[in-house]
Amino acid sequence: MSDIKTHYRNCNICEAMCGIEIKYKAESKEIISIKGDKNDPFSKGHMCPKALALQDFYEDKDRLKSPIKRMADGWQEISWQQAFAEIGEKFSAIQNAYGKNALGIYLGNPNAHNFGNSLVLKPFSKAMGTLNRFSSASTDQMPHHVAANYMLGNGMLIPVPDIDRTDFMLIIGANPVVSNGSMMTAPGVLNRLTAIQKRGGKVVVVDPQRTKTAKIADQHLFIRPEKDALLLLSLIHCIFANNQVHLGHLSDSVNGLADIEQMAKDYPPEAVAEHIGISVDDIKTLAAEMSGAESAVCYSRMGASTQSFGGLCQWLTIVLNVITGNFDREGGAMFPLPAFNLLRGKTAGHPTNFGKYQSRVQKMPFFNGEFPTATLADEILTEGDGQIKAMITIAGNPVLSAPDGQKLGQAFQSLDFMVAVDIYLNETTKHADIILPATTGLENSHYDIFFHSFAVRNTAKYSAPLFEKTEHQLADWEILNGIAEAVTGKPALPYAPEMILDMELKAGPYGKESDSEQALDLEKLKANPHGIDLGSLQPSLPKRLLTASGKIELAPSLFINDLPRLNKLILSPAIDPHYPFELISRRLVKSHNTWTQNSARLVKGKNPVTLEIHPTDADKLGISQGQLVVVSSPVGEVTLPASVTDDVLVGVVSMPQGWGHNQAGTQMTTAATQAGVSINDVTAADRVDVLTGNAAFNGTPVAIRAA
Ligand SMILES: Nc1nc2c(c(=O)[nH]1)N[C@H]1C(S)=C(S)[C@@H](COP(=O)(O)OP(=O)(O)OC[C@H]3O[C@@H](n4cnc5c(=O)[nH]c(N)nc54)[C@H](O)[C@@H]3O)O[C@H]1N2
Ligand SMILES: Nc1nc2c(c(=O)[nH]1)N[C@H]1C(S)=C(S)[C@@H](COP(=O)(O)OP(=O)(O)OC[C@H]3O[C@@H](n4cnc5c(=O)[nH]c(N)nc54)[C@H](O)[C@@H]3O)O[C@H]1N2
Ligand code: SF4
Ligand SMILES: [Mo]
Repeated sequence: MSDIKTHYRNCNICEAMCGIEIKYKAESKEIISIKGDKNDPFSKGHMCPKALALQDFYEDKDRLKSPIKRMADGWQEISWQQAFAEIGEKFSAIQNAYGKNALGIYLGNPNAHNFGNSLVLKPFSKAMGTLNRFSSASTDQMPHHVAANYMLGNGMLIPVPDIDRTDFMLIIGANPVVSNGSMMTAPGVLNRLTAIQKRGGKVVVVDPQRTKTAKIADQHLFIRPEKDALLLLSLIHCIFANNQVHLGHLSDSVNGLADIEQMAKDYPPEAVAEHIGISVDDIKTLAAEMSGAESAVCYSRMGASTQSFGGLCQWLTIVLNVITGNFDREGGAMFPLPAFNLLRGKTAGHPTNFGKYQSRVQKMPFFNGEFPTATLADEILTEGDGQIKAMITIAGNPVLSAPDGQKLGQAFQSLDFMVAVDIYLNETTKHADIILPATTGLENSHYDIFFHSFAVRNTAKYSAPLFEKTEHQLADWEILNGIAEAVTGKPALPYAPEMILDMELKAGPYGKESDSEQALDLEKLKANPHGIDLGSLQPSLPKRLLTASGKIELAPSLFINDLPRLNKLILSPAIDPHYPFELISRRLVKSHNTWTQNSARLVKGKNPVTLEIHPTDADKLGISQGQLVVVSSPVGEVTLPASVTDDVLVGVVSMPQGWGHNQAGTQMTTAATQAGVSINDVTAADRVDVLTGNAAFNGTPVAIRAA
């Protein structure tokens, strides 16, 4: 008799929300196999190699299971009770002595993939009473939120490409074949891209690297780093010049069209081609194809966001989609309507909080409840009123993920007190006084609150925990409740996440309390473990716009006023002869940011952290395949093997992000054996998109020499 059982859930590592099927033995808590769930209505059996590692994280001997405290002679296990009491005491004492803002909070990427934390973090941050909040959003997608806020009325009203119905997809600065899509939840994205081609459509990629996505595209245009805003302006110029502007059903719902026309006059292809590295003809053809296609969508992501002009890029991407008649229509840029609708009850016309506060040291804007991470080290290290004296990091590893990570490590080391809520003793958490480990992955229940909001199809799915946590373990949200209670006397989230989910599902657009025949509630999701399909994306504007005017604001002055900064770049590009190369990042199929490298099956094989450099540059510097090279910047240097390839532009070099695990004092034994170095040992914290405060990783000026 076999006791092998089957469990269905969503993988929550990345944004793709793949459904997986897990065979396991209940009694011994042993996992037999992990496969794609063919009956998931959204992912239809797709998954990537990382999902297999969910087993590794579950079984990982290095994973922390109880709170640990730093003592004179090393780390020691302590009880939850003691941990909360000491944290409560320290945080309160520091905030009483130096003010509420003396506590800093950093939230990392896995929070967005964590059901409980998606709900508890807002009230938790509020309970802590500090404005000094930071997150990986500002080393990633903040420009998207700023553009949506100003143009559509809410930072979370973000358009996604209707990839399954489009005839023409222009991908700028994204590599979804490897990343599996971002701000575009589309499990099995490779199939979705090739389906465009099979139905006679076209995919064009604009990227300084010939990525895996570029390789399957119909056309790849190499672009010089950080020049995307110029390309977008020029495409917009061509569409006006050719009289091809049409707004479709939004013709009465757009403000600022004349301002855009006026502004775009300055950017004919002839004026920008040389700077961006794309020919006049190619720009003109691209504009003609985009406006001539039955339906088309421009999708721009990381490459057009983590750069000095991220704000401009995300603004202009929306403009391009609007003026080609591809906004809020099938095959264009559309708005998901999730069952748990984050925008439920939001009313139009709320004044923006953008820049309501400025960071103390670098005067960077506060937005979406946070300051830019690029300025965190300064806020800790610069003495004076309002200095951060204590920190809590929650599911984040900014020592490896933030610009000038080494300096941030030193800053953490200088704090009076630091707490990390994390599953590993790693490059960031090693600076903490107390580490609080949460349950993770298969031990947690899951509902993707955020990524259903960015999905290319409306679906809903709840995952129960596969294995009940042990008596001694706590979920992330319970830990944060424990801290809030110790500091304020009250939990931050007084209800269980499941209760809130059930209530939101019922009150949502497909809920029991609506006239939708879906009649969704938690019970129904539990009865449908493969997930429920809620249909393709539907046009929903102008009804869902949240701007005060009720229209799309095409030309907010915030963006228009940022153009002179861009123009300066054309007139006088600042190239430091000491750092003549432009460094960009790349993602790897088998690693996820900084934290999956302790899975032996994901990291086996040779060191993937190489410097990609063009043969012309390698020749000039006398660098051969595999030779060790030094990459240096004013901030620091790293040494790694060269990979000579014409997959990168001349003058551009590329390194994987998310590595650098051989630091002393960490306890990720598999990861520590990896030779990969951290790209953020050379990126600079003063390189930001000054408009949005987002880190500008792309195009970091570096020098290269043989080691
Ligand atoms: N140069 C360069 N830098 C980059 C990027 C780049 O492309 N180039 N990419 C940027 C992007 S897009 C992002 S999102 C950021 C990511 O930046 P971060 O969010 O700071 O980095 P992560 O690697 O996601 O850190 C995850 C942390 O959460 C912990 N963790 C994992 N699961 C759980 C859990 O269930 N509970 C808890 N409590 N902890 C958990 C891990 O151990 C790890 O410490 O990096 C950014 N940095
Ligand atoms: N396997 C894997 N998947 C992941 C992750 C991972 O670490 N590993 N991380 C997840 C996270 S947190 C995120 S945010 C998403 C990101 O997903 P994507 O947005 O697809 O990001 P990347 O894969 O980094 O691709 C960004 C591309 O921009 C290009 N680029 C760099 N500079 C410029 C520029 O100036 N202009 C243009 N046009 N392009 C430029 C780079 O060459 C790169 O190909 O991926 C997620 N998925
Ligand atoms: S693509 Fe993302 S969600 Fe899908 S299996 Fe891979 S890591 Fe998990
Ligand atoms: Mo990210």
